[in-house]
Amino acid sequence: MFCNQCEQTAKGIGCDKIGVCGKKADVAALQDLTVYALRGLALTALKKGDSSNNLGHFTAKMLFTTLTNVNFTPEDFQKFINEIVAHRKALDVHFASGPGNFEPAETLEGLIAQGEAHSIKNFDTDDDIRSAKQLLLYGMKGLCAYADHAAVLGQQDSSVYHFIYTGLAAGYDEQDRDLQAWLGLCLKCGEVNLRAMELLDTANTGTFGHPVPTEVPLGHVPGKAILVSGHDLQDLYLLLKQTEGTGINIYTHGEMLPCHAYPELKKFEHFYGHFGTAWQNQHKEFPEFPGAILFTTNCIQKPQEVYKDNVFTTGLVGWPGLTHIGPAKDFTPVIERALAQPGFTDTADKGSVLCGFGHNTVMSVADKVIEGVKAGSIRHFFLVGGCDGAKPGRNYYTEFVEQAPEDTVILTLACGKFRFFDKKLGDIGGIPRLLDIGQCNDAYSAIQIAIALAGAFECGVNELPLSLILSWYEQKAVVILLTLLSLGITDIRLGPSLPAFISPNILNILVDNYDIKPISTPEEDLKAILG
Ligand code: FSO
Ligand code: SF4
Repeated sequence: MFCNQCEQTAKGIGCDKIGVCGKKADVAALQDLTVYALRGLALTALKKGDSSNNLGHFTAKMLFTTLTNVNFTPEDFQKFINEIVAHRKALDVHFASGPGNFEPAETLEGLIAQGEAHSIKNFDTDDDIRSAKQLLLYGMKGLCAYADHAAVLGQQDSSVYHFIYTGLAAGYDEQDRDLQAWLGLCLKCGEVNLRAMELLDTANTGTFGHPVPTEVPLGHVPGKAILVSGHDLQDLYLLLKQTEGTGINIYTHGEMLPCHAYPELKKFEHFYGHFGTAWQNQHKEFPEFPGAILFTTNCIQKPQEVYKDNVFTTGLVGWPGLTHIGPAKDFTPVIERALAQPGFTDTADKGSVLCGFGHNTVMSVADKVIEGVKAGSIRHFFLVGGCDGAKPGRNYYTEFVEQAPEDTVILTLACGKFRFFDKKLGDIGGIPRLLDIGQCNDAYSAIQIAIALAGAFECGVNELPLSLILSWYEQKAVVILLTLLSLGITDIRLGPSLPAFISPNILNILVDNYDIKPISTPEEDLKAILG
């Protein structure tokens, strides 16, 4: 196997025996084959001129399954690959060779062997082209995740799907691309992702209302309990509906925290609070949760024996042996499990955190913010956002926030915030110094806020007193970075390490054109930024 798509990749080069994430060689090969089969479907859809949302959404879902920590079940990929090929054949367009002509093996073993022949390691013999092709593929995995979430709530745009086909077909279509052209496709992927995140923002706020500042308890109350992880608001809503009146309280985990701020979700009285921190701590935290646990999307880790029977998956998530809740979204098995578990027997007050600072809320206090900057009470904004992970170097982000001077405001999003989300940083003239914008996809909100501030100050986003301090782990972070670059945003600090799939030449291009830099120490970076 070879996989280098996430930040924790082995030795900073690539996982070649087993994934640090727990992905085994068979699944790695099957995921590579899923991508290859999708290339065939994309070529066919383009040739046929198919612009149906059904096929586009199916393609996005299938690529999303190959994102880090989503699906670890070989049989699921066997099913997916056969479905992809069936969709391709239904289009009735024929290719003489290549992915458009791919015939899947009949057995799992046969598919694994086919997948090994299409390893991402063999993308290209040229280091830089291979690097650009990997950057594009990983960016598209992130893009597909957001496109899927938006589609689940009815927001789709065929131009997004058209780009997904174009990106998948690249390398197998008739175009001859040099490095410049490959990097152009990567930036285009970032640009299209802004549209996908916009669709998702419309989907989430249109369905559940605009987030409002909300205090979320970190402790618990007596009663049966279900913990919901992942990123899917619709799954949470359906579960809240199905658990009404059962006496079960619903808690969020990880990236579900911002859900507490959506009016149509927070109205449920049994939607109680937040449990635990970021995804990589689940082995430590889940044994303490006395109820059922539902994964709606990444990031799932190998369930430990002590809590394995409590874990359920839905949507595209899969782990061998776990009960999966299908598309009918009947959560009865989850509810039954929660009722059979002890639940919390005591009350624990562990304080609270404030969330719900999406673009709507922040814009509503824009006057105050602008006044604060003009009067000098707000010196600088930092967006400290992105993913969390297990590497020790990630303490940088905690220390950065702790050391940021009192006249600065921290905007945050995604699961990296769990390193500092409960810090009491006070406020500046009534504006909290720590503003939680939401999930990783709410980078859309952060971009809207930055654009609005730039408008108010009549300058470009790069001229704002705003610095981006990003942490990355998986491919959604990759595509968000591409979005920021496609908007021309410069001077981003990225950590905890730079992506293994970026070649030295491509890194030089990014440094020369965008002044992107690795994080150093909080002291040095703060000094460099604030002068
Ligand atoms: Fe984190 Fe996982 Fe949301 Fe990622 S939970 S690491 S960037 O999936 O998507 O922030
Ligand atoms: Fe390794 Fe990350 Fe790939 Fe898992 S997703 S196999 S940890 S590079």
